[in-house]
Amino acid sequence: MILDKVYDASINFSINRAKSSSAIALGFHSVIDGLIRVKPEKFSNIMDIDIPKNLDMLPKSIKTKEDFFKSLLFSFVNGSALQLMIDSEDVYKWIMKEFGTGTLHLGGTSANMAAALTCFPFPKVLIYAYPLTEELAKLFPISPNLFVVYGDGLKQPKEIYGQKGIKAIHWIFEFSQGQKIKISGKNYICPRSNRFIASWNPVNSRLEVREPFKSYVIEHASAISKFLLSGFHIMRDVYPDGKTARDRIDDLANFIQDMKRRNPQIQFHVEFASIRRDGVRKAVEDTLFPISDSLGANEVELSWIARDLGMDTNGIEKGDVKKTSDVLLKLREIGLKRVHFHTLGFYLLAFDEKFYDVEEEKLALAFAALAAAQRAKDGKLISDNLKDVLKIPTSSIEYKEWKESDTKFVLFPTKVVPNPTITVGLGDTISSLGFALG
Ligand code: 8BR
Repeated sequence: MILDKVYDASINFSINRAKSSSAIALGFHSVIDGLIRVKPEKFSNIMDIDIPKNLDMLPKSIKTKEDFFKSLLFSFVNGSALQLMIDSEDVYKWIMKEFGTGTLHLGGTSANMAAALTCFPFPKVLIYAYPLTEELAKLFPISPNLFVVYGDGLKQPKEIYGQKGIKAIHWIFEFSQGQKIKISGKNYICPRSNRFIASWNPVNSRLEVREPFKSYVIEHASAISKFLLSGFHIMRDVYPDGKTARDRIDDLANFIQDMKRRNPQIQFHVEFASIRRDGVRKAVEDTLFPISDSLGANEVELSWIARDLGMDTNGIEKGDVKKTSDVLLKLREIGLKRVHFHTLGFYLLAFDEKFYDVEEEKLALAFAALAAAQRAKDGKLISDNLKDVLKIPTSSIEYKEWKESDTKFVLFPTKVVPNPTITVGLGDTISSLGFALG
């Protein structure tokens, strides 16, 4: 089958492509994740919490202890993943006192994407990490091609010593199917293993391009070919100083324009992620879409974008190709040169052939799908294991390519691992490799 050949060829293509690539930069969301396995006994003395009946009754962010319990218990009794920002320093301090940090892991979309890219021979992957404390630096993988800006030059994260402390943390409360919690005299059983994420990240939630990273990338703009942007989902609609998400994103847009003036060839990719706050989402769509080159989104994210654009959202979350391609076409009209939609079983790529070559895009998509499948199967990316997933069959979707006005579409079936070890963060792997290699 022709697609098997594309998958086979994608490994050599991608390794060579990575080797010959210029520096790739990623910002603005690297963070410490604190993993806590929920012990139901810890909650059994909580009285009088009304567990919200549906998503609309949940708080938009965590401002009180009650908000925290309501959201955690909602996630527990429904077995559904949920992420909320903590907006109160008092609540942050209280969680730290009650639960501690948990087991520390590297987190954040930018850091996850950088960790994926550094498994392959890209010469230089430059990651924004702020505040760059020793604790955060030590969580990055030890890899010769991973760099942070430190002082006025580049260093590998393992070489960072100095400022200590945990200034931002995303607590991941994990619970398992069958766990029991008794609240206000009533027993609840967790129907599905899942997680509730409570994030304290006041610094990064402002999405600032801080020094010394800013000066470094501006000075070296001509040596950077690609820049991946993410972290919007942790922004606030309005900040305590009265500034809005739109103000912050305008500042980011100025930075992007400055980089583009210095290097007109540089490409910016926006990784959408689940931006729950309306003001943030609309600011990203209005301001960043027209000046960025590429966008990555899954089915839920694209459905939100469609709603914001006033389009029909029906069927998008279920993988309706026609509805999805209509939204992608609209995004192309807004100015994006490349839109990579991913869902379970296929990718839909819409792009401008003046800037991207269809054969190269297919190889990049195949490699991204192999990497995602290998990670889903083994739990972590191991480049030597990519060959092993070649034999996993692709989904039943049929490969297709077509053109509508000046947009080329590729409908690309992907490998689906039957019993994945992990699924979290796979979208980051898919989007980052697809963009960096395409
Ligand atoms: P998000 O992280 O954006 O939700 O994307 C997850 C992606 O992981 C899906 O779009 C799908 O392509 C991929 N994926 C999932 Br979920 N389960 C998978 C599996 N079992 N095998 C391969 N890829 C998978």
